[in-house]
Amino acid sequence: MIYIVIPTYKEKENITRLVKVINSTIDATVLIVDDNSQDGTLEALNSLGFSNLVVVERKTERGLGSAIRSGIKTALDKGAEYVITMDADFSHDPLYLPYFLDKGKEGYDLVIGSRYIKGGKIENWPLKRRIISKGANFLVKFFLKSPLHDNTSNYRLYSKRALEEVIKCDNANGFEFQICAIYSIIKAKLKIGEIPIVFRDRENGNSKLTTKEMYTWFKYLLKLYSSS
Ligand SMILES: Nc1nc2c(ncn2[C@@H]2O[C@H](COP(=O)(O)OP(=O)(O)OP(=O)(O)O)[C@@H](O)[C@H]2O)c(=O)[nH]1
Ligand SMILES: [Mg+2]
Repeated sequence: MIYIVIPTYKEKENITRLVKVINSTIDATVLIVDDNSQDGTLEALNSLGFSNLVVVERKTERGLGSAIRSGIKTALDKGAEYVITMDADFSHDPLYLPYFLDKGKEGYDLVIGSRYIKGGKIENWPLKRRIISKGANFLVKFFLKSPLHDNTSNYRLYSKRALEEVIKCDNANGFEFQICAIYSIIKAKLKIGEIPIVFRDRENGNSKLTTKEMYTWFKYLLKLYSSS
């Protein structure tokens, strides 16, 4: 069984359209983890009435990482063999979903949708975001010796074995969950790979990547490095 786990915080303008496009692309269960968005995200989802849609509503917790972890745990409880994580804002085009699965079936435990390998690219991102993303990837490669080219992408496929590893990242509640997941999969010597994606900046809604999130992310990277 395939689960698509999507964390949402105030994604009303994106989420229903995204679920519809996913449903026309792939046969999977879509599992949304929403952190009490007050913009009507939940109401929009409930109006869809799709039988393959599961919505986890978190009333008190906030955080990209803890939302993904909670989605992964729910998916595992429901018997998931693969989980694909993606953002709600159309930066991650659903057209790539079948390519992730093909690669999973080839035996990969972690497949990253990569902007930084041949065939991958970023469209319409401002220079500042490009520098932050490149800088973050440089730091992950430098400190954690990751062989992956895109360590911050949230567009990923995890096998069941990989999921069992990443749910142990229980101290990574924000954007740092991405690096904890990669680090624990590399440590467990599982098979990792990348497929190229074209990443587009969000057209609707606002970014949740704040300076505070970036600071937490960097502190977490140093913590992983000093424990390695
Ligand atoms: N449940 C939940 N989802 C979140 C939280 N923070 C971010 N998200 C979701 O995580 C995904 C990535 O967040 P974005 O704000 O798009 O982060 P980003 O892609 O680095 O920023 P942009 O380039 O501006 O889009 C989106 O689907 C968000 O709705 C959170 O605290 N809780
Ligand atoms: Mg985004």
